[in-house]
Amino acid sequence: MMRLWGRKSSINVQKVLWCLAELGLKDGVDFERIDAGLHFGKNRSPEFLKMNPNGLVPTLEDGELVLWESNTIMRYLARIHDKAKRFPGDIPSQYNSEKWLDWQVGTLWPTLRVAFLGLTRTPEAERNYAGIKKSYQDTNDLFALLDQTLANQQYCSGNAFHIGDIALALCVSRWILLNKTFPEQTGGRQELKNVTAWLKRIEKETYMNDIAEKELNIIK
Ligand SMILES: N[C@@H](CCC(=O)N[C@@H](CS)C(=O)NCC(=O)O)C(=O)O
Repeated sequence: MMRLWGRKSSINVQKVLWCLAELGLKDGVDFERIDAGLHFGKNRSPEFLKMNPNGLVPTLEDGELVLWESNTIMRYLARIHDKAKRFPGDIPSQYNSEKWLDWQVGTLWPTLRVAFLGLTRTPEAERNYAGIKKSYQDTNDLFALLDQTLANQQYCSGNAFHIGDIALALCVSRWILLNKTFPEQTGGRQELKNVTAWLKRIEKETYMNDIAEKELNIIK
């Protein structure tokens, strides 16, 4: 049985849990999940650091193979466990999804994380409010790029749902929740009609609502 290390409130653990759900893989049957990270601890123990020297979640053990980096774990699960072909395997779909996965981790999240960590994981007295607002407004501009793509296709990689959509939708959901919870600190949220329609479609057609947070998990 695979073993997934990580608390359910982590965006990166949520990606993996959502991917497992889409593939029909069940907690307790196909994998076991162990709470780790933040107040659960465990991720700085010598045993954990042997698996993942970054001390971060998610970390996946599948027999001898140990993987970290949430997008890599999703790629692995989709390659090994997608017997029912939930995600399209043709080259354009595959690599358009890859492109958005790399954009999510290399461009989008580094921009959004300043606002996200600043407002949810940083004590009020230590918050850099100018930096938080800039991060949020820059994220508006980035999601406008996704909106342009979604004007011509239903999902990020074409007309079928793919793992790229998982990574993006969880960021969009945090972007919306941040503005809802901290309207003044984030400044305005751009109305993006194609992104909104895409998110609604995903909420209806996938396991997103079972996995994504309904409210921000705020550490005070
Ligand atoms: N790029 C990594 C980032 C992993 C990461 O930053 N994980 C966070 C949670 S989202 C973490 O482990 N934080 C420390 C903690 O929870 O204690 C990935 O995509 O998996």
